[in-house]
Amino acid sequence: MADKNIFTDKVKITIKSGDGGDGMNSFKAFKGKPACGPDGGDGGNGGNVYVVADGCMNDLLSFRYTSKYFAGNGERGGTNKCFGKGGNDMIIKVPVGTVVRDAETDTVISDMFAEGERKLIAEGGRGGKGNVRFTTARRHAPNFAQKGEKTEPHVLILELKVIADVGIIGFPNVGKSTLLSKISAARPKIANYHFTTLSPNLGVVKYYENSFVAADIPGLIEGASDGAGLGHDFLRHIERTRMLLHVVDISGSEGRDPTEDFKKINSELKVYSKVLASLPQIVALNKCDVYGAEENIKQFKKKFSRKYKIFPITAVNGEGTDKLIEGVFSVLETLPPVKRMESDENFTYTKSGDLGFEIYMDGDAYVVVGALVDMLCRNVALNDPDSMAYFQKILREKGVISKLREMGIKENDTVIVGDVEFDFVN
Ligand SMILES: Nc1nc2c(ncn2[C@@H]2O[C@H](COP(=O)(O)OP(=O)(O)OP(=O)(O)O)[C@@H](O)[C@H]2O)c(=O)[nH]1
Ligand SMILES: [Mg+2]
Repeated sequence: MADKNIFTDKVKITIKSGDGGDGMNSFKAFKGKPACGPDGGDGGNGGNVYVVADGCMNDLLSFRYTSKYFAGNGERGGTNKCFGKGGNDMIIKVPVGTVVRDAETDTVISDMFAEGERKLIAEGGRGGKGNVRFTTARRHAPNFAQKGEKTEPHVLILELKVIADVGIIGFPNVGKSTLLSKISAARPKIANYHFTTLSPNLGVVKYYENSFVAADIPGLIEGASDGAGLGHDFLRHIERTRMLLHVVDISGSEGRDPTEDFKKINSELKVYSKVLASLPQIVALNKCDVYGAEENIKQFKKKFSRKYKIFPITAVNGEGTDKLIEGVFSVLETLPPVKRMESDENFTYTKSGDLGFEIYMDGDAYVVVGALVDMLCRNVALNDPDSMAYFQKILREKGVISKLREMGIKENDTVIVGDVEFDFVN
């Protein structure tokens, strides 16, 4: 038997968006006239990390060889007000149907459901401002620049769950792949031994002007839900199908009792997942061409026809498959479409420097800079007392005041927060 791990449908990868480049602290210098004025440019923003659903990929194999996906860091700002170059984005291509989760919390970040879909997973750090950006009417020569925002790595779990309407299940060698090859353009490997199919095959089945997608998965055996055979790994692929097509070798050609086969697979499903076990299921009794099938069909129908729609077929020559497709379609018509897995739409990785701040000494003044300050300046109207109260509250809450104290600030020392300048009151 081939290595069952060749098909890779669940991997862990580490991602990181780029750090922001530091702002530059520099002064224009002319011959004989050093330090004429600030001219340090902003650092570049770090690159973002995106995940994109690619219709040409079938598995997550490539992720077994590379597990780190880091976007580029932003470059440092230059002299002469030059901006640092932004970091390159990292675009991670995954097969359609890949579910992206955060490894630490298990939160579903995104279900890459549709071809071409693109999701921002981690935003790059903002570049720091160069010293020229801190020039104000009062401060002509700020002698500091802001650091770029740093980002953290995160571990993601990528898990492929194929998107199909119908899951074809059954014991190994019963003719599941043969059936798929007859009813669709898919060309899965077919052979007279167990576990010929090692990874799911998808096929589009046409029915008049309609169509549906069927997934043929590796054969299940007793104990599949506990990891026996290949079954356990593949059951999750049919978790989001709308219905199951259960193929039974009605000829009993391998010496098993077809009714026992049927019961065993269904009890495996029940053990694995209640959702799977409760999906609508119809039955294809295959290999009707083999001598002895007739009697078994009678027995099978006697036992199960009250609960299940049963279709005798001969997959090798396509006999009975039209009626079977009609039967599948009549069930699908009554079912809702395949649903995208619920994900946390608002999930974003917070950057370590998010709403952070730094304090620099500029002469005797304490200058607070950073994302926190940018946010405050956007939200605070200086002549509005309510706003000013909010401003002070945030400075206290975010630890700016205690940091100032740590730095040894004294009563009446000057504090500059963005455009606001005030005297420190203990
Ligand atoms: N006589 C007869 N043989 C069939 C029929 N359908 C499939 N077979 C044979 O059964 C064997 C297994 O067929 P596959 O389609 O590979 O079976 P499978 O269920 O996909 O098998 P796994 O992928 O190993 O689980 C092959 O030798 C087929 O030619 C049929 O209707 N009649
Ligand atoms: Mg097969």
